[in-house]
Amino acid sequence: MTSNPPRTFDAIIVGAGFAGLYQLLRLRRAGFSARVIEAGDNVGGTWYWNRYPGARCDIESVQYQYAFDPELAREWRWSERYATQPEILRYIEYVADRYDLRRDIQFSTRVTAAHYDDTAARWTVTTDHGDTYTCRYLVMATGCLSVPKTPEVAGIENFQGEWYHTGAWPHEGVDFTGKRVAVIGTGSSAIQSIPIIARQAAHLTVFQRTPNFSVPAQNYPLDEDEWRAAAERIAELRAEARTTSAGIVGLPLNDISALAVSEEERRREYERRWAIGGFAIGGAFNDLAINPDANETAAEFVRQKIREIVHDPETAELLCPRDYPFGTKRLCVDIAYFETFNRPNVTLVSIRDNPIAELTTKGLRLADGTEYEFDTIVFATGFDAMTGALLRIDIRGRGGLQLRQKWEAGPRTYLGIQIAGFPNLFTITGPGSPSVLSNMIVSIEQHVDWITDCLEYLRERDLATIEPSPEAEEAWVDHVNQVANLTLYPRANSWYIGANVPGKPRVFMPYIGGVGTYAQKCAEVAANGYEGFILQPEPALSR
Ligand code: N01
Repeated sequence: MTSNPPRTFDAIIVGAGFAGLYQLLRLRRAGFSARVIEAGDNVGGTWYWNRYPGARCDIESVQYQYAFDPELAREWRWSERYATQPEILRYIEYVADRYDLRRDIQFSTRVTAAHYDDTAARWTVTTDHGDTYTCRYLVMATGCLSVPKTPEVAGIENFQGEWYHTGAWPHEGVDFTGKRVAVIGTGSSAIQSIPIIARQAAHLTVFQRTPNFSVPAQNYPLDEDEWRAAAERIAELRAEARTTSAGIVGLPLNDISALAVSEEERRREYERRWAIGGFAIGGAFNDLAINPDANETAAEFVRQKIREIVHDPETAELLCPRDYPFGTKRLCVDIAYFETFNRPNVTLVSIRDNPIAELTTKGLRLADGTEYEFDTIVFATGFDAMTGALLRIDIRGRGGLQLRQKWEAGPRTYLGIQIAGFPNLFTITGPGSPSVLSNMIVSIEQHVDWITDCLEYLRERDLATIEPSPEAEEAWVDHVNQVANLTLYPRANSWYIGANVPGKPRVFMPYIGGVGTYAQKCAEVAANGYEGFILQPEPALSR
């Protein structure tokens, strides 16, 4: 590897997904020099990597798009209620070209280290090509679900067939025709891909450790009138989304307890929302996330639906989630997932009490010795979520403090945007912000706008650095935990809490207080001169 002289920018942005692209545009327009460093060979982030069959968004397409430019919304015609991955990727590529963003993106380059120099008040960023960059501001647009988690099974190197991870899918696609296929995992990625793989494969065996709650998308082609109505009102819709709890409009909360109505009325409301599809069911009653008894009514409604859809009673029972409250693991949104288990070429195997012991040359073996043979194995085993992408980079702040060390017991941030001891480092949709509990585009735009305004504020006042005070960070971490503990969410072994990665600290990572409350707090902090942050002038030595 050759080492080239450092290149200097006002800002380095890591990642060219939705967050990185919008951050680049905002900084460029504000007159800052910026460079994006991206591991992939094109834009798209999560939508670049997750090309597995059936991948699509579970937020409606007209809401899962940028809103910063009403013209853009008028130009891009979404074709379905829920957009597919290829369509979203085409949209991101269109945005990159439309705003001429590619000229400031360094593709096929991975950031390996970022070290802060106290004396110069600058970051030095190193890449896997051996290049170094220096910058004043470092913006991590690295995504929350961007580090695929290879499963902890022995013998993966022995398997002589093909294997894939849904989160790093081959660009040329995979043909399952006539193949004996295994899917390991039953989270959102599996639930989307299983119905499609089942239609192609000779036989599909699904290995399920934990069943998931899933609701139908009720997807449909978006007609001209519906699309245009949303496109014309994009600014208004986004303004409204920013005041909601999940950053999504049109999911009205029925502000009454599930236990305050008759069983018949409750069923009617769940049925109504099931027919609407997607996350509508989550707002059926106001206490589903906090009251176990209320929650159980929603859980049982979904279980009943599973029993109605799946013909074989034993398979239906295996698919029924029981040991965590409804909605406390990311609710899955599907297109004919449960129906797929009625196909004669699909088998469900529960590995809950009989885990996969190892991969063999021809397939896999369970703990009880049962062997299976496959041509192809699909790992839909998820991600090292929220912190994975940040911690695999050797990030060092003031005095050489390692982020890995600082976050040993779990992530600590102020507002999910900054970390004490790491000046001028920003995390878009970082842990401690609503992030993965929200419409990511709404949260991304809110963070990028906040960060850009903040950098303009610093520049106008000749200030060189911003970082949270340890006290403000401590108070925010406490608040994030307190709010999470008011809900049923911490009861589930979810990736929200790091439970899917062995050894990862068990900390509820996103902020559950809602997008509206959170955005208001961020705005107040800024309006009060960046309350809770330490703002400092240029260090004397570097002047
Ligand atoms: O990953 P997951 P995902 N042996 O972690 C199982 C977003 N997303 O890629 O629950 C056997 O949810 C694991 O079992 P368990 C969305 O936010 C969005 O599906 O740990 N099984 C689980 O069943 C989503 O939540 C969309 O017991 C193992 C599965 O693998 C997030 O990405 C689409 C195992 C992993 O499920 C992650 O979803 C797709 C092992 N060793 C994804 N290790 C949209 O619709 C893990 N599992 C926008």
